[in-house]
Amino acid sequence: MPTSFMYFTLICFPTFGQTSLPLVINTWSFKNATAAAWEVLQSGGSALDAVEKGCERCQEEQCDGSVGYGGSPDESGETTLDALIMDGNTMEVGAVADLKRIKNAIGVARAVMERTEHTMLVGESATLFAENMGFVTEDLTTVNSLDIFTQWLKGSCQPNYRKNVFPNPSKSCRPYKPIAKLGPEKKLHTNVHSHDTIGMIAFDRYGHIAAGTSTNGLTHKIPGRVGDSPIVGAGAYADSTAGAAAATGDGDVMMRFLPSFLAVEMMRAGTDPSAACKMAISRIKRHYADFFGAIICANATGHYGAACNKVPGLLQFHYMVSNCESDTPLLKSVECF
Ligand code: SD4
Repeated sequence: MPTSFMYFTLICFPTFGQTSLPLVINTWSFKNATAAAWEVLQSGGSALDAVEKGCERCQEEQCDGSVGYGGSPDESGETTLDALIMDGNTMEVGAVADLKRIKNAIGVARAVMERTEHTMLVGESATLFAENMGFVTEDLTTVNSLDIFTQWLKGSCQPNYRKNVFPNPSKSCRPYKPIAKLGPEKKLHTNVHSHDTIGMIAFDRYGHIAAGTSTNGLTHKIPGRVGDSPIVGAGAYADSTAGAAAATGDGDVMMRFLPSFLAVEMMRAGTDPSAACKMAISRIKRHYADFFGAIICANATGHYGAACNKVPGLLQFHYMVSNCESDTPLLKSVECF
């Protein structure tokens, strides 16, 4: 019997009311990450292991330069990482933010979950914790990240995320001082090129769900900036009795609305995944019509969907799915609204 057929019969469990499990869904067209997670599930691994391995693959491959080392240098040229992992059975969460000099952010997030009573560790202290847990410290700078940083300095530090400071941040580099009078809200200048976090949802064969994220955040962010990705309910959320969601986009705006939590609660109340995703995006749109962002959602029966806010540069959102219907990860897309 061919091995693939053996796998198929071994691991695919279509049951009444459920799509066939296991299942992996992740943001953007990060196919190798989907395949890595799927491989874990195929060999009988847990949803948690699948999410960790899938995100780890993206970190190693520096998916689109926005996951892992050597991407999104901050104002001082350093790459720092945010990651989250959530077990939808136990509701345990581990997260790291502003993690420095450690490549495997999702691994450290998992260590926070499994080896501490805490939920999130940040900055240098997270690095120290990681070192103690056996993770290797190394410089996350690459030729590419150094180049991005150098060009940015040469271009008077444009764009940046400062407002209401002196000298004028749209013309000059730091150091800045606050100005007395607050001006109007700064126009959002993030776009499809400065975004691409991996957010992943995995179901094992028993319907246990896990979710996770990994990112290096935003290029030219202010040192210390933490995005939505490591914030539970914002970057991702999972509850095996209701479903899971994971978000990507302008984290500074999105985290104010906990879109992943909102989508999961909508699905718990019976809303189908596509509509739940849309509702989470709509909630943000009401206040920030031009925000850049998307979300993937799956309910407890393994039905899934996605939604995105239509802005120039994001008319369609791509995401990946692996399930028993195909040998290879499938590229899906949704029209933004
Ligand atoms: C952040 N949400 O740090 C992340 C970036 C991202 O798609 O998702 N990019 O704001």
